[in-house]
Amino acid sequence: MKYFSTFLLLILIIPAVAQENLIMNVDGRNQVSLNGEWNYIIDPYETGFYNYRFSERQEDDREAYWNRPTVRNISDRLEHGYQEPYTIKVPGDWNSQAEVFKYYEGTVWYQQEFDLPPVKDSEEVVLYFGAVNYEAHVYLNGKKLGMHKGGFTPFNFEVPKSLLQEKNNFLVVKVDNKRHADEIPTLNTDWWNFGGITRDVKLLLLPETFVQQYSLQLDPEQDIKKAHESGIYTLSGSIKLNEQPKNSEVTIEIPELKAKKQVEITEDSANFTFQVKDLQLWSPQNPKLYEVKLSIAGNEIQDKIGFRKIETSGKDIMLNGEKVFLRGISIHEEIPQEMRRANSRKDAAKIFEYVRDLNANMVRLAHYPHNENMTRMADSLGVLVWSEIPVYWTIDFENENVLEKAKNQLKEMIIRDRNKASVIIWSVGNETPVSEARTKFMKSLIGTARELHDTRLISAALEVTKDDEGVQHVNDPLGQFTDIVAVNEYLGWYGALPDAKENSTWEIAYDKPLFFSETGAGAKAGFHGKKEERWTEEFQKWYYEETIKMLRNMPDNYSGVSPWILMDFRSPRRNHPVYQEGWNRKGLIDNNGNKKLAFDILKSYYSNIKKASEDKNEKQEQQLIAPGAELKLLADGFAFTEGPATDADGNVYFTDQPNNKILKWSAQDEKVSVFMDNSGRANGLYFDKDGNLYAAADNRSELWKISDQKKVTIISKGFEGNKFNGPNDLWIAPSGGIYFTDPYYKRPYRNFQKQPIKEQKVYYLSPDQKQLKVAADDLIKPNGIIGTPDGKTLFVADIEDNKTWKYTIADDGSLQNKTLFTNLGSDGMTLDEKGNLYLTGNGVTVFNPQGEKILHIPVEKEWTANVTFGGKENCTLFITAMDSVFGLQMNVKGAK
Ligand code: GCB
Repeated sequence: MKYFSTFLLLILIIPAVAQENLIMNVDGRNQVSLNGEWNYIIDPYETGFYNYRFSERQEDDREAYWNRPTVRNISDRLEHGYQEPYTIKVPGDWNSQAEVFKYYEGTVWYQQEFDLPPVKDSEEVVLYFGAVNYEAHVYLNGKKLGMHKGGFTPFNFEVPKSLLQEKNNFLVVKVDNKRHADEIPTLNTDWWNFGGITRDVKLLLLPETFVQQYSLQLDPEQDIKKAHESGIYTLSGSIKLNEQPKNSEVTIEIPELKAKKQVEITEDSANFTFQVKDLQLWSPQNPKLYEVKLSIAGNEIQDKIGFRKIETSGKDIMLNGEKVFLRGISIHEEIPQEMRRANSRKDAAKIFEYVRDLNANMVRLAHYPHNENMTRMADSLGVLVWSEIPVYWTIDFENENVLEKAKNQLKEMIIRDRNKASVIIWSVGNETPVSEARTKFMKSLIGTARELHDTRLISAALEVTKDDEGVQHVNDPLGQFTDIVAVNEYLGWYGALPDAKENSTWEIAYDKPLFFSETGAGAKAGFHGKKEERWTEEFQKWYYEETIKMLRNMPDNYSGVSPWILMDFRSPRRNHPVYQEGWNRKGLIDNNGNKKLAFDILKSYYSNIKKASEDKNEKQEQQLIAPGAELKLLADGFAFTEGPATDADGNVYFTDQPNNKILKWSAQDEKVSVFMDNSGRANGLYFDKDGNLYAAADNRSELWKISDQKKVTIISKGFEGNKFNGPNDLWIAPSGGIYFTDPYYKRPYRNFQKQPIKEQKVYYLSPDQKQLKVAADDLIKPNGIIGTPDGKTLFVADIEDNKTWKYTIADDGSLQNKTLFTNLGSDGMTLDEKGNLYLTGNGVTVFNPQGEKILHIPVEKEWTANVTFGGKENCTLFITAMDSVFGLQMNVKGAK
């Protein structure tokens, strides 16, 4: 019996399966926090675990620390207990909580009691730990739930219902942070081995069947440029349930995109793909997150997910098809002011405040997965992330078990954060010494990461080697297998002085993107002197200045840098009694939050790069305008110009509404003449395929068709027996169907002064002009309107709500998938051949198809009412503004 139970115990505690049952996105689930004050016992000899013969105690051994210490009578001998003042905060490392823990490495028992929250019969109860450093044995009411190794990744155990009591559940966690040669990390690191339950503890109350893990991202196989062009994006992912229910279906919904996908689950998992339209991609400039809902059998879990494509193309890192430079900074998970591990949202906010201040767009979260608040916040702030497992320095690379442990941590990291758009790089390790066994080990980790079909790049921080001639080589064989080649570089700190950097010679064996994952020098904040003097702020500043000079000479695959490190951090290896005192001093900010001189050096390097890339974008945008072109006055002296429309020859017709005229600007001689008097106070105009001019004739609230012989036909004058409010602007689809807006503006010249139709709507007149329907009635005051030449997309501006909306046009002409295009309304609008949208009001503002503002064309008039493309080549941007009309020569043609 004895052997049997030990065997059972062993089955329970195999750590290799931990990530298989890992529940992700715990924030989106029904939960009760078990954070707070816990009791503890420091147990350096592990007396609570082993008996005096040093074998593991029996489960029911009353001296085992997982059992409730009860004294039955006054003679009872009991040699342990959980009570005040021996309490400790969870989450939190123990080292920072009491002097006795500062250097402690070993076992501490944590104990907490909880009453069971209301649980339905069908519900499952799961105990979840954000992280425990390093080895955790978890017991509830005297029974072992399981064991987990790995100090920086989450794990959970299902709690059998039979074990739970309504009151006073006795929860004990044995936490052991001893270092071992065959663990990950190993004996030797350059960071403090903070022990304890360092992240949140939660009780999850889950339905019988639930989605345990899922991935949802842009399909990695898709060509992002083509997706941009077509406006159709493929999302793909996977779902894993906690069990194998019969005939089940999971619904994935992205309400904002009006996307819904039902996924049939066979056994317990499934892969899926589906397409969405009008997606705004996630990027540092636009960290757009979509609410995503996954439901099964009426139970829903919610998440916020951004969609972006990260890939390499030759020497470049590409984000959403555009080259991106990583202005990074390395970070340890510490709040140095309090000498503790960071954990909360507040901690993350503090850290990111510094990151922003530095003008960085990327963080290297070294050397282990940081808490989830960091990656969630990076997602919402638009900061790119490198996330790493602690395969650091001299791991036991020959040992298969060690490889398994590394793989577990890798999988747990990926499963937790696989849907975070911010995470663009998984790193499988840092500065591992080159050997055949090492490369095999690391290659196997890379293989594991790739098997998970993830959408990130894979890398590892490698070392630089220097030959006898002083040449710096980047040639670690592992570089063959990583997506980007990353190296830690310390020339001028470890070896030589900073002035050795500028003229250093580099030989880089790889043509892939090159990233400097570290570079840095130590300085004690407040210590000043000559730049040659170690530990002065001047030395560190000099080091950064020389580093920047060196980086400027790097080959063109240089794709970014994340210097070492944002803040001073605790390290047992740093024992100078004056300058270090247990701190690694390479921080740009010290342990009291003081910025050192080097901070501003890096900050201005980054600000220059940022500006240069913005200028480049600006230049690209400027390229929309023909070289040297300026806004040219074409004609003036009108009362109020509106409604330009272009005929097949490029002549532009526009209106002067107060004077009741339609005018014609000739593409041939650029002269303006009157086309028509008594024009029904026409406002918006548009030509059909046969050369008839359609006009929003405001005078009597009608829609007119004007033939080339100037014969007027009234096409429509009202809806369901009511007059229109005043058709304002229109667009004719390739099918011949007409969309027009009907806002209400008081006009002195009209024969009615009351708003005829309460709502201001968008109408659709069928191609045969027999059926008039409401196309949209949920805008406040629709005004400008334009569609794409393929007839598939319509843009409508709400001038009162100051928004422009984008719709998909269905085959029957109805509008679907309403999505916000941009937070700017417009009077009239037009499109160019690249799909850029031109809005008016304050001059002309141009947006790319993703809704990002790319250009503003100032027009020195109080109001800019409308635009179109015209002229012989269809590349004159024709602008109506108050009493004038202007032309601007463009590098693009109007959409046709
Ligand atoms: C490195 C390590 C980092 C150290 C740093 C240093 O290369 O990757 O963990 O803390 O150097 O300060 O020496």
